[in-house]
Amino acid sequence: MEKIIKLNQKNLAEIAKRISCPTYNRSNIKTGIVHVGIGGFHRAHEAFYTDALLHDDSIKDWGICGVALLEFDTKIYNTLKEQNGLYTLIIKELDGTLTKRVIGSIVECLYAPENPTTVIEKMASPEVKIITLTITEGGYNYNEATRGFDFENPQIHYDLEHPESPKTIFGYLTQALKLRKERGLLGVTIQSCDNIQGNGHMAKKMLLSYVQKAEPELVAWIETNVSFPNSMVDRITPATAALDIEKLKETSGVDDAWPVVCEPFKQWVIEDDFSTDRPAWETVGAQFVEDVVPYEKMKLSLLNAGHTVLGIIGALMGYDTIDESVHNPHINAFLKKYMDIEVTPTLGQLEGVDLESYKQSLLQRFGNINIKDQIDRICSESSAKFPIFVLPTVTTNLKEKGSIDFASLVIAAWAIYSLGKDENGKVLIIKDAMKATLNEKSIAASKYNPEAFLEIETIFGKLKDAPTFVSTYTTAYKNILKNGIEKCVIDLNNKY
Ligand code: CS2
Repeated sequence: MEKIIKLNQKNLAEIAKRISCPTYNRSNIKTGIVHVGIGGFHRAHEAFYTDALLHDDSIKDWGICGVALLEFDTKIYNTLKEQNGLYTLIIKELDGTLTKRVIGSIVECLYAPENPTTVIEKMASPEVKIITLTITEGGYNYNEATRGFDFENPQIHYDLEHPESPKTIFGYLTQALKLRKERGLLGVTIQSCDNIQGNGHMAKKMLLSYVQKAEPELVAWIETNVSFPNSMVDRITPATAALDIEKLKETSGVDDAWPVVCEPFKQWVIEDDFSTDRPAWETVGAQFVEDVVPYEKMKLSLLNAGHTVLGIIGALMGYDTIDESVHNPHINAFLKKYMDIEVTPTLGQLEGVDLESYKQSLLQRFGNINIKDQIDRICSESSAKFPIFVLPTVTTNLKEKGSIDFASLVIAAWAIYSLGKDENGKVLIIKDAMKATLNEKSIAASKYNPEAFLEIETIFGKLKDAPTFVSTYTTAYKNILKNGIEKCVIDLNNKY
């Protein structure tokens, strides 16, 4: 057994003898991008593309400064700091082989709770051209009920009162943009990489709502100097397991405290709308297009919603991973029918996309037995995911008089899932910012009336006033309790 080497800049030359490492000189790379949210997805996606780009020796301006915004991010910040921003990306190929590569594009790391001023100054620095975000679907502070910015959020109150030491992304961006304006600097591009329909539009709308209240005179400057391109991002990135860390040590002798594991597939479609310069990510596989909205819609309502379908139904049946769920033939058939009957008619024309093979490839990706994507991860923050991934399909089908049977069963399953136990009585680990409300309403649904769950307006908006939906959902709810979820899945499959 070779000696185990700790991953950091000093040991990189030695590690390069074992696995593929950056061959560019990292100390020559300047920070052109500030990225907020250095979780697994960013490190499997944007940082991966950017690392590939930096292998072109003429490119030196596009290093990433990774920002940990929340106290929750302390561990990843400390790990990356210790490892000089380096980490191993482990791609789990379909045949079970592992492709490992050390990624070097995160050249700086900052921890916002400790030093907000440094983060604000970094975002305002002239060499920074782009601020990218993976702050999760819930991070945009959008309220489905009012269809606007949630000013009730105590963290937002805090930021309004403490503009120089904020806690939320809105407080940070406002301060940084204010400095850029005062200093006569160029604007920046703010690029959301979260799974939200029109993620750039959402980032812009939410930021401007906040700025309107916090710094009204900054609004016009932002409108002229800051662009918010929409983008579609895709790469399945499960949570890293202790076994992944051990295996990396065993097979390559590299001690990396937090490698990232992901699938081989990757896609990044970006609207070509940048305020100033941008990296030539298209040279390493990204696509720049004029209008990304149809791609986003396709991905969110097929892939992400597909995950939610497999996750919620699978969780109730006692499965732990997405591949287990999709390999159940009834769930598999259910998902296919959901995609074909309920989602496909809502997608409209998708030029240049072979939808049939896209759907086929999704089933293969979900079924990758090496990925072992955790159902816990997929079901986490469902309160932010359903309104983006599933409910728009229901709303469109209600309008167009299409089927809502499949989606309604999944929503009813979620109401039962929110009671906190699977059908075998095992406790479910529910991670959700709205956990308490979900639990309270799910209890009311089970005790009195299934409709109680739909009263959560910040999730369901006005859907509780749509009689067709309410009755389909209520029937599904009762059927699940009476016959079990698998029987309901089978019955619905037989109906279509
Ligand atoms: C998942 C996504 O969080 C979820 O529910 O659907 O993280 C998904 O794996 C990525 O969007 C894949 O691109």
